[in-house]
Amino acid sequence: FLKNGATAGVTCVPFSGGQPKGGVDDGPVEMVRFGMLDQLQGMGYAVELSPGMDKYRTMKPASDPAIGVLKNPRYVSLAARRVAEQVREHCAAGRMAVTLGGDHSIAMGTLVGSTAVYGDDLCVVWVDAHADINTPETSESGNLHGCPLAYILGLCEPAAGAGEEEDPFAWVPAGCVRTDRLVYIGLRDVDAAEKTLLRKHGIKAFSMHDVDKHGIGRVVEMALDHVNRDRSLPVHVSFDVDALDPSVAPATGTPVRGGLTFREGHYICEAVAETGCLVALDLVEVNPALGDPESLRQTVAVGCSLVRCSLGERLL
Ligand code: Z70
Ligand code: MN
Ligand code: MN
Ligand code: MN
Repeated sequence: FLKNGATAGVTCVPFSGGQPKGGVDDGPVEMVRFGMLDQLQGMGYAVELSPGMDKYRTMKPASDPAIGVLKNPRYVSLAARRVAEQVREHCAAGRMAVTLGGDHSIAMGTLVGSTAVYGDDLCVVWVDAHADINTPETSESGNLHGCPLAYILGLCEPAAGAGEEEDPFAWVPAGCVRTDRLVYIGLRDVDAAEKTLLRKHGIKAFSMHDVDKHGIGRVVEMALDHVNRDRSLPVHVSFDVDALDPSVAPATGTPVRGGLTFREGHYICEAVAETGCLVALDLVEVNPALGDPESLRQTVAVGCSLVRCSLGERLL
């Protein structure tokens, strides 16, 4: 699919409006400071950086009262909409779209952007401790980083009177990703209502229990078989760094014990890279403000390393 797979289209999204903890907006700049772009160039990629990343901070509306339980709804919508356009441009130009977050609400944008080009052939591998599939009705926290997939899959009730004012997410094409083209790896902190949604819509999910039972090699094979049996469709990986165990990636907003090891996380990226089907990658929820300098260094380093493996860095 990639006309020009040797160019990485990198979008940095310094955004934290989808959850309450500051600092996650500094994730992208820390990964760039750690050398992410030079590393990609060192692997032979040309790097095309989306312009104007500071705009993600300045576009915050002066007033953004909650809509129902949803916090910062207008800000999240504006940011995600801009991400969608930047990712769409990269994909349309045949670049590998790499998006550095920022909290996971920005995936509403990355998936709208990639599906605008690849359509509903696009397969999504969501690597996360969390399912991020709450609707405005089921969300208990009101944090939109727990909701992106509900909007993308079209599980949210259109708000009554549905204009942009009542529903800031009316621009998201509901169902732009098919429920049978989504698969999860790494789940271990899923809300009761989210479990009901996964079951109701028959969405395939490999929890940490499955990783323990089958091993990561078999889990990735089964996950890819589910969404992309012939390995012929384009794949978008959305990697929340909290999928990794907190001992591996401590600097993140909601660490959950019992996560992927360093190697399991990297294996997922390497195995997807080997298929040659990857067209877009998100690396989100790195929060440099949480923990000591060593936790920060470790988490930023692992974020960069996951991106490199996804883009084809090999051990041998
Ligand atoms: C909970 C919620 C969550 C992180 C997503 C948690 C969501 N299900 N946390 N990503 N890091 O608030 O909806
Ligand atoms: Mn998560
Ligand atoms: Mn929870
Ligand atoms: Mn997430």
